Amino acid sequence: MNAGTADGSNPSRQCVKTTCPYCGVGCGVAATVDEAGNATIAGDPDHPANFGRLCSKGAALAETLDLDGRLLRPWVDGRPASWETALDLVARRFAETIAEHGPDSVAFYVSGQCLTEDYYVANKLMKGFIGSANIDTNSRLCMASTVAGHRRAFGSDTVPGCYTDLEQADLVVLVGSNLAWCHPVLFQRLVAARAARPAMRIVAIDPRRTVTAEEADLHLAIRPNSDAALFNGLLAHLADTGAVDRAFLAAHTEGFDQALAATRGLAPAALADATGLDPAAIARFYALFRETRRVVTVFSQGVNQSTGGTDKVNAILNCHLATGRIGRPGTGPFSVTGQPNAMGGREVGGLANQLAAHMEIENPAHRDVVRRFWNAPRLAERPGLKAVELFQAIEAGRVKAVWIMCTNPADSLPEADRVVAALRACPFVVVSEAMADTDTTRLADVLLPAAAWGEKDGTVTNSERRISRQRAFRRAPGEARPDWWALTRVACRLGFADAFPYRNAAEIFREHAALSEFDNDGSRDFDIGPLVGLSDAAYDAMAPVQWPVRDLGDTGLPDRRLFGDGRFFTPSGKARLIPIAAPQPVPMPERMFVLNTGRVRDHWHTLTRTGLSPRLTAHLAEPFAEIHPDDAHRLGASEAGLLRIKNSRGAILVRALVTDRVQPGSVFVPMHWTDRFASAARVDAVVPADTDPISGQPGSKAAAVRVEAYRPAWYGFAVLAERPRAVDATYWALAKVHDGWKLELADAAPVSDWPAWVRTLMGIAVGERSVDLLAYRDAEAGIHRFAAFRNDRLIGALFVGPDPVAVSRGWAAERLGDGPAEPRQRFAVLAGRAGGDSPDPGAIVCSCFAVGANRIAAAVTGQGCASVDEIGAVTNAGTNCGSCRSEIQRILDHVRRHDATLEKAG
Ligand SMILES: Nc1nc2c(c(=O)[nH]1)N[C@H]1C(S)=C(S)[C@@H](COP(=O)(O)OP(=O)(O)OC[C@H]3O[C@@H](n4cnc5c(=O)[nH]c(N)nc54)[C@H](O)[C@@H]3O)O[C@H]1N2
Ligand SMILES: Nc1nc2c(c(=O)[nH]1)N[C@H]1C(S)=C(S)[C@@H](COP(=O)(O)OP(=O)(O)OC[C@H]3O[C@@H](n4cnc5c(=O)[nH]c(N)nc54)[C@H](O)[C@@H]3O)O[C@H]1N2
Ligand code: SF4
Ligand SMILES: [Mo]
Repeated sequence: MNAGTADGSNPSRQCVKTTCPYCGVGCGVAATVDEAGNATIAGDPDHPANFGRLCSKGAALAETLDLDGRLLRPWVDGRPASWETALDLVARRFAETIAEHGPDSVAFYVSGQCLTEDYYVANKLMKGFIGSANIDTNSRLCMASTVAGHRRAFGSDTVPGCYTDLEQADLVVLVGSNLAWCHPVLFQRLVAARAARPAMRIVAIDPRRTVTAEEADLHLAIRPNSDAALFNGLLAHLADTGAVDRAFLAAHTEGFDQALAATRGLAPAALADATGLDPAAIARFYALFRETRRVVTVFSQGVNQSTGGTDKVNAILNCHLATGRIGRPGTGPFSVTGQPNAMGGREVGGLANQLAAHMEIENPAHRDVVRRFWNAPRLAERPGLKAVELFQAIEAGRVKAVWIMCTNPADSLPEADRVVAALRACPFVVVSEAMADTDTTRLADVLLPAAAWGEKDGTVTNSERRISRQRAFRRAPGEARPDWWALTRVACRLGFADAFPYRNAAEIFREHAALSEFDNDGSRDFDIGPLVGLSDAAYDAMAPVQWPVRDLGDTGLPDRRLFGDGRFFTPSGKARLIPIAAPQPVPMPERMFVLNTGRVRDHWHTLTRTGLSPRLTAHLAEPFAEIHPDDAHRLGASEAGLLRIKNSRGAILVRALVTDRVQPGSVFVPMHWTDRFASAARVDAVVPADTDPISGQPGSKAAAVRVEAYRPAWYGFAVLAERPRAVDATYWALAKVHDGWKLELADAAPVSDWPAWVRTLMGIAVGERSVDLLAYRDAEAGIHRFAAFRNDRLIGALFVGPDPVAVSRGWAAERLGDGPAEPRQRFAVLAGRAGGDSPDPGAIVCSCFAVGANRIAAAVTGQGCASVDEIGAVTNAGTNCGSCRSEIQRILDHVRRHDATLEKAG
């Protein structure tokens, strides 16, 4: 089964089962590597998360394995260095800083994408041996409010349910979750279950009409941050209609009366006002919840990423506890985790206010357990700095050395420009990365090359508590090493060799398992004790296993839930309902917009991986802001024009996507674009660092911003064989295409010497003989077109005009792959148009088969397709991973509506 480790020397050629490195669904994948070293990726039919399915990102994994851009060796102060030199320096600077300023002057900032073994070692080193709890993780930006909410209600950070609950429920409520795009395989399981059992209902609560909301039976386009009011209202409604489970409440919970009392005083009219919802829609949702025994409430970043996120979580949990809808098949609150190992990070205690193995740092008994188990000389006694505070402490000079691992805080933390400045001023910054050039690696004193997915061994835990192996199927390139190895080597240099003797991931995993059962008499939820007994070979072969684990043979199905017995991990054993004071709606200052942020279907976070795949990039290739047509009209912003979005924190410049999917007064911008891919599209530059008072999680989804139309003097579009070194334009956005790059451009300042500008962009030396630069210009109309050929092959083309350029992107990009061009073909490039024989496919909808919106519309109008399946039959669209099926439905509906209108008009 195993293919050797990153440091092993014998990666085999057989099929290796591993786990997808993207979202928290945690799908099993099977990787096959051929003799030439090329990997093929398929879904693992035996994995209980996906049973063989993959979404568009998982299906395109092989395209992201290119070594281009990888960090292949350590660097110190901008120069290549050996591991010895780099590790010596890291250890020396950390030791000196600790000696001079104490353990709290250093910090680690890690990630929910670290494997459990990496995470365990980082946490042990900081909390047990350096003696500070200054280790926090990007999970602070992601799951912290859920962790805090779980602990308040259950006494432990427990996700009680299983994926099968979504299939067995009669009502699934999705709160602040764009499940169709962010947990696609789980969403497909849900939609398939509803197709099989049409009585099942899906409710989506989201200010935007997402693809998820369009699939739902009921969409509540809630006012941002009013979820707590909505669920408080639900609790009151359940109590008033006699729908609470009095027996369950009495036997297994406390705090119901206080929680209920806190919901009083919000009359139906006020509730409608607070939530911005139609009272009839609220009533329908409440009735569905009341009348349905099997209810699962799935929640995600629309809940967590809020300055009232913890309260939102508890408002939801209150309703499930009040009705006893927890711990039984088809019921329960279900926090779906984002990153592949968000759960594993919580299990090892990676957050600054946790300990390890789900123990609490504030609890002296827990500290005693961990101190004895680790034989720790100076266990941290109090919580460390949470992510936002941590970077503010760096800014203030209180933290003087930081080690960042597997995350890109220069882009993903709020007030990101301040984060960049803080890191620039920080005396010592270490970054462990897989990629050489990110917005964060640019700020590092020491860069440590990390073995990436497919090259390293370890475990991850998915949203349903299932631990799966990630296995290496190819050798780590260059000098890249697993993160746990770098941490271990530094620990040894700091004098802790005895406590960090690890030679492989299995040894670390066994220790982690041993801690979970150490002095654990059933008082702690996280227990995988029996796995201590795994040999190296058994660890290599380990099948996915859901915790708690009771014995070694405990893998696979059936599903395991917690709390079905009504026992919780509070001192009294009873769950707590929490009184929630729902915040009053705060009116937006005049002419300000609410900035909502989040994800798109085919990209992952800061684009370091999905940005390498032309197929994934084709879906949405540019940073954009969804804006309502009324607002766009009022601002004088045209379709495909540009928007400047700004506030006192910073500013971004993105494409306008005019759509009534967002409500008037709000804009939605994805979090993905960085300075590597766009001139100014790091959305966290305009997100204020306001946090939830309990969890410390930033409110990433409701910044107050100003929005203006940006009016350039010219717009441009280019295709380039080589990535440009620098782009001299106020707006640019770069995206990978098959044989090069495509580039969107705009600027308010006119260009006086276009040929010179083009040469700089395309890296053509003045007088370079092998290059022919063809030009077409209509200076009066502001139109400039260039096509450059080196040895008769197209190396770049640029199209400039006073309006957004209408050239077919796909067609132009394909010309880069063409062989030597005849004169006639060269002029066709300049004309920038597909001939009649190759129609423009339109924006790519199906990334698996590169089927565009125009092609899908043509299948409806021209070929009479009347369903998503019929469209699939003639175009292939939607027939592989299925991630785009909802979008195909949307186009189908749109074309039909349009046709109907035309018929009426005719
Ligand atoms: N394609 C893709 N999938 C991913 C990721 C990715 O980068 N790309 N990242 C993974 C990670 S780490 C995470 S954490 C998850 C996140 O998964 P999700 O939470 O589903 O994704 P988001 O797009 O961040 O936000 C979800 C929705 O919250 C809505 N929202 C905003 N404000 C509110 C509010 O006040 N109330 C309610 N009810 N809703 C609100 C937004 O409109 C948005 O549609 O996705 C994971 N999966
Ligand atoms: N405005 C706004 N901001 C947000 C969010 C939002 O919705 N809105 N979402 C937040 C959430 S939920 C999350 S999870 C974060 C995500 O934000 P980040 O964690 O900053 O984003 P990633 O791009 O996933 O960064 C992971 C980095 O690790 C590198 N890497 C990959 N594999 C390895 C490895 O094995 N070892 C090492 N050392 N490095 C590796 C990748 O190249 C990449 O640079 O963003 C948060 N920020
Ligand atoms: S749903 Fe997609 S991104 Fe998430 S784990 Fe599965 S294949 Fe990977
Ligand atoms: Mo996340």
